Amino acid sequence: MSSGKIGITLTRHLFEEQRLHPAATGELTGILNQIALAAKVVSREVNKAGLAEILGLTGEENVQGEQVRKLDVFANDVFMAAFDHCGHFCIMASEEVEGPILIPEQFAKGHYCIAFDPLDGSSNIDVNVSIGTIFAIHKKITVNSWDGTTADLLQSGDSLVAAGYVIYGSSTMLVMSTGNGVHGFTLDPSVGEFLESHPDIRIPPRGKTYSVNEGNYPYWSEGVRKYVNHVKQADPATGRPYSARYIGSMVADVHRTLLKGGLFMYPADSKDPDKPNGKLRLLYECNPMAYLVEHAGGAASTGRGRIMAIAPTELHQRAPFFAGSPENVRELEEFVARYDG
Ligand code: AHM
Ligand code: MG
Repeated sequence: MSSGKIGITLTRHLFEEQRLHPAATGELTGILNQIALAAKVVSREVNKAGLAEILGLTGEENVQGEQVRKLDVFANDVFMAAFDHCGHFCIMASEEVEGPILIPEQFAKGHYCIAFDPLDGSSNIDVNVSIGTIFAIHKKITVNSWDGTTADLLQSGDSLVAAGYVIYGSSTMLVMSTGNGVHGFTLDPSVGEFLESHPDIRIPPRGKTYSVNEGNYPYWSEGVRKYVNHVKQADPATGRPYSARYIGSMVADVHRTLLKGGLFMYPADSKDPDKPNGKLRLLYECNPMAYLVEHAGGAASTGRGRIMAIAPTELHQRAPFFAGSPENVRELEEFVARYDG
């Protein structure tokens, strides 16, 4: 039998944070509870991903590809259904949906907007590797209407009021910040609650791990190539060569970087002329991760300046992304400044 201790639930943590801010309306608490609810539903389905065929969850043809697509769409539907009626949002954006998502007429509108990636790293689903959900929350800035507009979504990371991710890994964790530290909660599936497991995450000032898809090496700028050459050179005095760790799921790679330190990178590359800024999306991948990394004492950069200072112009725009231990990020920026002009 266990000791009978319950631990700090996500709900209790949010309630205590809310009490520290007498002006708080409880809306953010409501939002995070909806995210936790949707995350539990997605977690349940992700855990069954390998059984899809046995349980008859997919169609007959193209089982692998179809299953991956289905779980993406399923996750999007679950988060939309958790958000659209709750009365907290005026507009939403999802990686799965091209335009802004309006709140249906019949539901109340709220003072916040959310951009989210319902299932990031989805190419990893069918190989049983960690995937995740990422979310970014802003306050509504437009006036005169209860409905939000694209302008509400195109705010910089510096205006975020909360952000986080859920990682569906060997356990399911929710890591989030509302501006008062970064806190991690692990889902106890036996009671269906997220319990505080990683309070006040602080990233080490320097790490000895670099994380990047090195197959893109020939397409990077000279500065990024020189930096990666540098971290691979032997220099026992400074702990080089660094270890390479790359999962190809941003949530998992950033999660490890937050806890252990080091540098996660998705640089701009010249491979695809349509994607001159790399692969990752500013609003629902780079900004929320930058918010968490900075609130944990780290840094997040385009290579030339802070990610969160970018003024967005498009819902699905991309940005080069370097995030992690502050000393590693500064060093990368020095290489970019020296070799890329
Ligand atoms: P997705 O949104 O289509 O899943 O793509 C984003 C993912 C990130 O999780 C990850 O960092 C990156 O793609 C990996 O890309 P690559 O396969 O080019 O290394
Ligand atoms: Mg994604």
